[in-house]
Amino acid sequence: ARHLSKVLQLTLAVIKPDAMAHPLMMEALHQKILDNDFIIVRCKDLAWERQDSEKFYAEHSGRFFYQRLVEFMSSGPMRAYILAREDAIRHWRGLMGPTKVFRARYTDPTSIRAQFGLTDTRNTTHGSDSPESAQREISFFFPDFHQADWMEKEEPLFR
Ligand code: RTP
Ligand code: MG
Repeated sequence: ARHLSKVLQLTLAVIKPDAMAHPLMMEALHQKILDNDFIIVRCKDLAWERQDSEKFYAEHSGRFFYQRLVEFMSSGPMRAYILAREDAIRHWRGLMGPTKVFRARYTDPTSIRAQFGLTDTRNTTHGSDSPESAQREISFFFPDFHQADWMEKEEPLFR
């Protein structure tokens, strides 16, 4: 049973191509989402062109890992979720654990990245890091989704 007495927050969660290649990981990640009382608002599979990848990660364009990041993120299919929950952004990032997989294995061994991550780039999942980026990223992945309309229509059901 869900106990959603507080206001819902939306976040974008993405299963990256490294994890998408492994059906058992996908199953485990889906189950983790459900076990953590997220509502799955939207879910779809998609694949990026290199230009999509470059645009999404434009803020990292000067970084040493940018080329391999955009290459990797356009290397195969992904699964994107819009998730709703109280404190969804922080909660999903908590489940993912630290960006760097070796660090995750030391500091947060039960986290998603510790369990399933391969390298600092192929680290299984993405999660929005603020309400502003959640809004931007949700529109990037789901251009037909209108957050204000959804909130107005659905959110009162969970109060
Ligand atoms: P994210 O944006 O994916 O939720 O992860 P984050 O905030 O924890 O990490 P960020 O610094 O924003 O990096 C974005 C993504 O770039 C890849 N990365 N590779 N040293 C590396 O090779 C390296 N560092 C970062 C990761 O895929 C990371 O999620
Ligand atoms: Mg980030």
